[in-house]
Amino acid sequence: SIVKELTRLGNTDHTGLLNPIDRPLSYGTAGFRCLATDLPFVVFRVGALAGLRARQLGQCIGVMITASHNPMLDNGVKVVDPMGEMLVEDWEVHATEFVNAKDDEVAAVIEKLEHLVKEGQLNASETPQGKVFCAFDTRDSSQYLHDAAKKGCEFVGTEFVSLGLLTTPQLHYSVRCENDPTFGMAGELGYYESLSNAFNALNKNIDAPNYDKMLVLDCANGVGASKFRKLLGRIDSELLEVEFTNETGSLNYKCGADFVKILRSFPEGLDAAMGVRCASFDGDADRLVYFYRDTNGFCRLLDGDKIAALIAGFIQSEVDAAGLTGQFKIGAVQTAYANGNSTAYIRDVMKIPVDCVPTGVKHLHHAAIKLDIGIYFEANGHGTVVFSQLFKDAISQGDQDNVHLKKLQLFTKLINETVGDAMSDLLVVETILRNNNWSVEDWDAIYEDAPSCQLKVEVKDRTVVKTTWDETECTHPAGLQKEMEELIIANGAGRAFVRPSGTEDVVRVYTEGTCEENAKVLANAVAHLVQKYCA
Ligand code: G16
Repeated sequence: SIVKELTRLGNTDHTGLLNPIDRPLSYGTAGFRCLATDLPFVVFRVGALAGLRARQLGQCIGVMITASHNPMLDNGVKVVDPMGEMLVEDWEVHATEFVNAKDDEVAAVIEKLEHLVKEGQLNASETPQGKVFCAFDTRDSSQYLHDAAKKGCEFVGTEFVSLGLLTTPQLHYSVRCENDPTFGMAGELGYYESLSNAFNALNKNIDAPNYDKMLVLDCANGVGASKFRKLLGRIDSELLEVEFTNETGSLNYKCGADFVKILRSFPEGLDAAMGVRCASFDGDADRLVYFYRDTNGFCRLLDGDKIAALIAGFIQSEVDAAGLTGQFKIGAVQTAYANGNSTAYIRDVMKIPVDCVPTGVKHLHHAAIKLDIGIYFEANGHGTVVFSQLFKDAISQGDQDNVHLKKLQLFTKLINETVGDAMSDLLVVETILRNNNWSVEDWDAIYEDAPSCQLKVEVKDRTVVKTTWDETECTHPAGLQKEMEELIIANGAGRAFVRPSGTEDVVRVYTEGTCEENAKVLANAVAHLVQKYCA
């Protein structure tokens, strides 16, 4: 029986692949995440699910083992669909059902999924094979969980290919290339080649006296450190020089994009001089934020919102200069965490429409692909740009002497369209700053952030907090939203919202106010409310 087989497989490496957990797990914002020690059976089942999905579509599917910005002792697993995008929602539901099945229910779930596989094969022109690409980041538990994924995938008879240590976006990119070779070459080398060629071409022969090629990079002690060194090795040193920090210490500990974004302070181990441009990756290098020390010695943050505004401005001016004004739908996609002033700047000053969707790259990506040029970024630094085939055809078939068309073509190669990618986004930001002849202060000055505050609140059960679709209002527990609105009025101004995290066992609080202190006071008051309602 399947239970016997799972026991046998688990016993061979002492992982115990049976379900030892008594609480429900759900496929959250970015897959399953929890303490790594609880994960072997989850990853085994996700490996099996990915194998079945690959056979259903007859394509390559990705499995990434990472808990991104979360602490070292956590880990997680998520599935990447064929075009490098997040897993479709109905398979997220299957994943949750599969992972929560009791051991003696596993056979029935596999049988149900096998049925979907057969239906897929009936619709396919030839018998689809399918395979699974798996990669992991630098956590101690990664290799061990990778082995569980392999067992799960092979358990359902699908080919498993290990890509080893990669950043999360490199796995997304490789899956896309494997299924769509016109996109690029699967694997690390193809990725470095494509990005570095585009960067070198976009930046050469540009005289930019206000741009300083020196950058200080905080790698969150994660996989981005070694991978970005490889990428940088292919970049012309006349164009960009990087001083690396936090390469090998404790993962995400007092450093990295999440730390810098939430605390708005310098990561440990990085002591920047005034005006020096600095950037932070997160643990698996899918998020990027910038910062610098201002003339008062304070840390000034340039987060995902400011990166989005920078990119939107560049693309819009290149599209205009290329003679394509008004021919394509361009738009930005944000979440409720977007700073109010960034939304106002993009929408009212740049005249680019802005859509607001729930947290999670999958929501932003889906909204962005409805546009010809969809710029999507979460404030936490996770984002990218996607282009329609119509737009790509127009820029590749247009007049090849038009330098702006050429720039736009190279830009589509520089950005990793499959998902938010810290390494690719960093090269994009550096390219735009050089092309604009801007210092970090020039970029920072495009708009002033509204004062804001973000907190995490630990509660007994975060799932009791429920929100409207766009997460701007809380629907449960009843009464919380009303009291929150009273607090906002009593506070004199601003806005506030709460939502349960999909990656950590916390409720998140976000506020904006008249000044930093005012936003903080409001956030603390809302946090108390959350504790009261979730007690
Ligand atoms: C993941 C998701 C992001 C999301 C973040 C926080 O990022 O990919 O889209 O913003 O989690 O989500 P939540 O607020 O639900 O915990 P990462 O970098 O951790 O993979």
